[in-house]
Amino acid sequence: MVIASLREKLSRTRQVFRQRFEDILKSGRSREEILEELTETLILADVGVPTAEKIMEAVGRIVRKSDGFDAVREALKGEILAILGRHPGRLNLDPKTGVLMMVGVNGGGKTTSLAKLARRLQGEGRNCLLVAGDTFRAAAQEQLAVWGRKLGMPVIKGPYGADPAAVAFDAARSLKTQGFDTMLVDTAGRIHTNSNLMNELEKVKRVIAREIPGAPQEILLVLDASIGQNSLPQAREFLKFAGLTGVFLSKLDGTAKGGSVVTIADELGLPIKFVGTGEGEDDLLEFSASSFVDALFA
Ligand SMILES: Nc1nc2c(ncn2[C@@H]2O[C@H](COP(=O)(O)OP(=O)(O)O)[C@@H](O)[C@H]2O)c(=O)[nH]1
Ligand SMILES: [Mg+2]
Repeated sequence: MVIASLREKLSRTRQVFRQRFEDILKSGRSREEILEELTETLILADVGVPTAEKIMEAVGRIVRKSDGFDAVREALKGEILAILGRHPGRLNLDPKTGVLMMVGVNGGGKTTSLAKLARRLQGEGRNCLLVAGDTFRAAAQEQLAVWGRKLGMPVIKGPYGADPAAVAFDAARSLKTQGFDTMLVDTAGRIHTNSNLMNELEKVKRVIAREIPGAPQEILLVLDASIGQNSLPQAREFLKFAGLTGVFLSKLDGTAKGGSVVTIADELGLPIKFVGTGEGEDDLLEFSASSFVDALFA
């Protein structure tokens, strides 16, 4: 991940975070007050309360009364890194039959993020097939078709309202027989509490696994960073859908809620693999915990 770019994308979060951080440490307050105010600062940057308290308790254990600015900053960086670094991300796709599935609520950024990943995999020399598994909105299939034309990739679609598992089945067959090595499966994202949706996603997954043992190797939950930790309740619903391998955090550009990254990693126990930083196909960064922490404190 290019640090300069992440720095830029996190600039609004950093404004909240960094300025207060320095003011607090330079204010000559007592150690307890400093720890308390730093906890508040984390919360303002949308780190959840339990995660913020956990971090500052650990910092409090590390930092002694006499320690200065740098020691507190380093302890804080270390604790945030420990949470994020516990789940290092990276795509793990079979070289010949790579299958990736995107799940998440409507409007979160699934289709756009899928296009970004397809673009990146294409750049790595993969021959990608896009699969329009959101058959419930005519516009959703068309949106993926537009991406397919733009990126020069075929799109497998079904008729409007078709069973997404049938579309996935066709796609898995094409993957094996038509010289592709990777398929990216878009899915519908109606309300996350709808158990039909979860069943439908399970069925898509099962059908793929029957055709391609071990697939999908990656199932990414797309979460919208602009709603920050408010995305957690929906995310927990999707945890019931077995086999999630990581988070794609979309819309990190322009949000002041970058701290939610820490809470999401902490509470879901899933690696954040990528972040989306805009609406274009190249607005994608591989997530790196150390770059994130560096950008936050830059
Ligand atoms: N600014 C910004 N907008 C994004 C990003 N990812 C997606 N979007 C926009 O969010 C909206 C919903 O995205 P879409 O991919 O259709 O979501 P889906 O319903 O989950 O498939 C679209 O207008 C996208 O252009 C991102 O990283 N940054
Ligand atoms: Mg979509």
